[in-house]
Amino acid sequence: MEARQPLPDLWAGIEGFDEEQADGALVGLLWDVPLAEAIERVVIPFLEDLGARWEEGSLSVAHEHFASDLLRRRLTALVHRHELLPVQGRRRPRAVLACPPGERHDLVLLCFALLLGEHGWRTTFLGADTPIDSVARTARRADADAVVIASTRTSRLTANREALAELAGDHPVYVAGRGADVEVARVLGARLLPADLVAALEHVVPRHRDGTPRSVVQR
Ligand code: B12
Repeated sequence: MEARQPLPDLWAGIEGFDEEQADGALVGLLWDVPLAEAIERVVIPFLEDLGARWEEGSLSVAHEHFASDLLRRRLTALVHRHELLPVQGRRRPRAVLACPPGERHDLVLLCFALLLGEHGWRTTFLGADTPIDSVARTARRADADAVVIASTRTSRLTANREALAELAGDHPVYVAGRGADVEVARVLGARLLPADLVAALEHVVPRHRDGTPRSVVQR
């Protein structure tokens, strides 16, 4: 019998709102693959295709919500893969990740949280539509080494200019997503992350002199 193809199965499952088929295919694509590879080769292209299909009208809003929810649950489940990894020293660096008020696109940010987790960071993922004063309180309590804010619109960052600039005075704040650019980062006193998640990781996780990432996880 011919092996089933996960990607066509994933799309067929989504088109038919067949959770079992879509989820089974997604597990097949993500299972036993290094996390960065799964994110770069499966999750991001999948989200891009989802966007393209939605824009051209071949998928409905309901399909998009169904697919986003399925992906979120699978990505969240991946967090547990890294929780038990041994860590050098006693303190894991900590990151708080959130989208500003009104911003609901948090799936790429969730991927970034997973990548940080793989490098031994402890992450507090606040996700979509989070008031900046809540982000600030959480960052203070966690003694955060990084606060990552993602937005598809610049206006959602500039609308919170004062609160974000204040936060950037207390913790390193990184801005990312379609709404983040050099100018908004400058105005907020934040650091701009590149669109590529693996490249962005290198901005947050410092490197050894030989160029390898300073991960706290023992391999
Ligand atoms: C899935 C999706 C949703 C889901 C979100 C699920 C979730 N929780 O994330 C839901 C259903 C909630 C949603 C809602 C809406 N959405 Co929507 N959505 C999308 C869709 C299809 C995919 C988004 C996505 O993840 N893209 C995939 C990533 C790979 O692309 P990207 O966002 O450009 O990100 C790249 C970089 O910016 C970077 N990046 C992004 N975030 C981060 C974070 C970090 C830390 C780093 C390092 C990098 C990084 O990495 C990516 C790869 O390079 C896009 C279409 C598209 N083409 O993207 C629309 C899209 C983003 N949505 C759009 C809109 C308009 C909406 C709605 C207003 C629609 C409506 N009328 O209800 C609402 C509400 C939005 C809100 N208030 O925030 C517009 C945004 C236009 C704009 N700039 O404002 C888009 C572009 C569709 C379009 N062409 O009109 N959406």
